[in-house]
Amino acid sequence: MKARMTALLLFFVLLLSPWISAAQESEQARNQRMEWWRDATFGMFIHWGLYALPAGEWDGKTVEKGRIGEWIMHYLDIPVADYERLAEQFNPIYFDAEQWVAIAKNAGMKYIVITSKHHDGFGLWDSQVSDYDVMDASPFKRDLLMELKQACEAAGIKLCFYYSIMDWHQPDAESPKDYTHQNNPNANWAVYRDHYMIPQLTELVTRYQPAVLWFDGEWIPEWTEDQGQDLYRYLMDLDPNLIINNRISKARKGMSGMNAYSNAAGDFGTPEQEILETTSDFDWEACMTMNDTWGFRKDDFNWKSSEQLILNLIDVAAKGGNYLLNIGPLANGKFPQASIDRLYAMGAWLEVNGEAIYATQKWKHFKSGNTFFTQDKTGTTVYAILTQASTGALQWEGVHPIPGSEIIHLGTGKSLAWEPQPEGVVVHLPEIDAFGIAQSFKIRVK
Ligand code: FHN
Repeated sequence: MKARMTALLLFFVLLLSPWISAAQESEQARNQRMEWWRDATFGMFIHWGLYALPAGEWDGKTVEKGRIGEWIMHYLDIPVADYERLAEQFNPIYFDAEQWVAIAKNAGMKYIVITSKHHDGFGLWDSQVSDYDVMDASPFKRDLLMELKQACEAAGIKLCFYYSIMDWHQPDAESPKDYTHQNNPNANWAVYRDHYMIPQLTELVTRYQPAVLWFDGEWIPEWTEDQGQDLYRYLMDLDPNLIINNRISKARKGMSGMNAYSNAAGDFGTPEQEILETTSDFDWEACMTMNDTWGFRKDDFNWKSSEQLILNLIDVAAKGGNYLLNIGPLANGKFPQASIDRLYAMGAWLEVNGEAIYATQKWKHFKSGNTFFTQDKTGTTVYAILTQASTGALQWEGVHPIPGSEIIHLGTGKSLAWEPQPEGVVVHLPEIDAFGIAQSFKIRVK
């Protein structure tokens, strides 16, 4: 109760105080705030919660093929009172924060975004505002987010929290038009927002200092752009270094995730399960599953190949975005082996080619033929990432190396022979024993 009152008071005090808004922040300040995130390029999304226990099946019924496991409560019409009892079985004895973080780090991921609370309302931290969390409602009684925070700090990985605005568990958040068929005619959104959601967010920001707050579930009619703007200002006052996605606002254009109007609250667009067709002037991050579900489903084996995932990362980086790749851990705390295998392959590729990906930005062309391009932040180095095995000479249009400079193959460190042409450089490719997925080349340009 005390925590709620304090957060509420803080909310109103901060709203009345001179605030920082996206509009008021200078471009330089914004660039500074966004710098680590833009440089990071590759992050791990983690969808984990009670839904990992049924893993797509409840009482002999299975969530339809292709549908997402974390929505089981809605898809199979599970009453809140039955679903919430899953908490009594949530005991992830194999959870090891250091191991999770090490897997992310070895994959070349620079940040982790984990579901602090998904639509089902269950919290993965020790919330003072709620008993529906891992500490109070489960036998596990360990603060998962605190353990992850400590492991991330030790490994130099940024920890970020997903938070669902929509909440299927809180009666005040559930209108008659809800997703759980609870039919709460007396639902009072403002009560949920001011006495539950905002205190929880205050707790998350002040106690765990997440680097990003990643909102979701914003499409419900109760949530408005004005509330998003107020919440953005409030959170930025709590921590001026925070980065917040565009789902704090109402501007998301369906799953394409980019804003449908300007001046919406939030710092970056969130295309879901897709990569933008081309570059964008607004920061963006493509979030994607490795199979068809976010939360673990025991019957989903539709895995994307490691090759596809690496090509996706290259495509996203060349278009100036970030790639947030999802893991749906099992209820026992383990990552699916298929996910681990794919992350291992991505890490191996990045170990050699990471220079062409991290801390780069979009170049004037993101692609020509089978070659993607990025450039470093000073614009003096262009990276060409060739995605199809080729031999002999190749022309890269628009690329004009500094006379006498070297074109280096990152895989071997070898210098390539090249000739300038009016349209762009002709390079003589090295003999590459095993082409693999993609080969990167570093070019000093005029
Ligand atoms: O409904 C959710 C879904 O479960 C998942 O969390 C994804 C991740 O971006 N977002 C929502 C749909 O946009």
